[in-house]
Amino acid sequence: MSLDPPHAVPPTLRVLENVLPPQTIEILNGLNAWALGDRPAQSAGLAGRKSEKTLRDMIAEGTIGHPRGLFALFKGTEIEAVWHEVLGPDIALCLSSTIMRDFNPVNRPTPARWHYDAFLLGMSTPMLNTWVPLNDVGVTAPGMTMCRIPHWPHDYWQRAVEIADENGMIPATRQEEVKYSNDEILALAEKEPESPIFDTVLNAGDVIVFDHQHIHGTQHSLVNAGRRRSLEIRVVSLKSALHLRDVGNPHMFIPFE
Ligand SMILES: O=C(O)CCC(=O)C(=O)O
Ligand SMILES: [Fe+2]
Repeated sequence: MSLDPPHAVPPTLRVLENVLPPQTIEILNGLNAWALGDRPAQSAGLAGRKSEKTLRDMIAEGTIGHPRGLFALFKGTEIEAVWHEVLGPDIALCLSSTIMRDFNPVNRPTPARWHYDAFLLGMSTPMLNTWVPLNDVGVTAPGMTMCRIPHWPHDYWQRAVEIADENGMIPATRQEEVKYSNDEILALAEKEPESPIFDTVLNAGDVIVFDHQHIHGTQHSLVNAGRRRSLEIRVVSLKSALHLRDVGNPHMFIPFE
């Protein structure tokens, strides 16, 4: 597909400090632990085992009854204000790509390779990810490494646009082509006059809100990285959610109200 103009919504990348109170972080940590359980210690064959669960699966398994309780934690916050500012008054949360993660070194988790989140809901679907660390990250536990510049590296974005089908989706068989190694991205960043990438150093209670156009990956730079629990929440406009449903996209959405 081609995208011209590239996008109707201005790119978004915000670091919001101290926007969730300790009580909220405690509730989310409890939900994370409940959803993911305590993983067994490192042993042969556990490398890269999944330590993540979608909100859809949490509901299916009965860990959470209805996302209303989760929504309530974000109601009236600066986070909700940014969601509406960017996506409009009617928004929906993606149940199938809102995810709890437990990045626990004893389980030798696989760091997320570099990617644009556009690979999830489409290259041209305006989408905000809200990345919520549930403990302090960036120094002793891995945060993320983010790119400040949307569509950087430009030819990688362009290539992903070319791979996408008529609905902007990256075909299942080609997902590997839109995930990039840390070494190659670092090498490209070093060629720029000013590095476009940065490690997120955040305290629990801070979040980053960024859209589908910013490349990022799990922070690689830490030696002896500690455990990190996190939540990522993906939000689109209600209009986009209905459009995706109409074109047969399997992702599940629920209006945020
Ligand atoms: O938690 C991570 O390390 C990666 C998560 C990610 O890629 C995202 O939230 O979009
Ligand atoms: Fe991502």
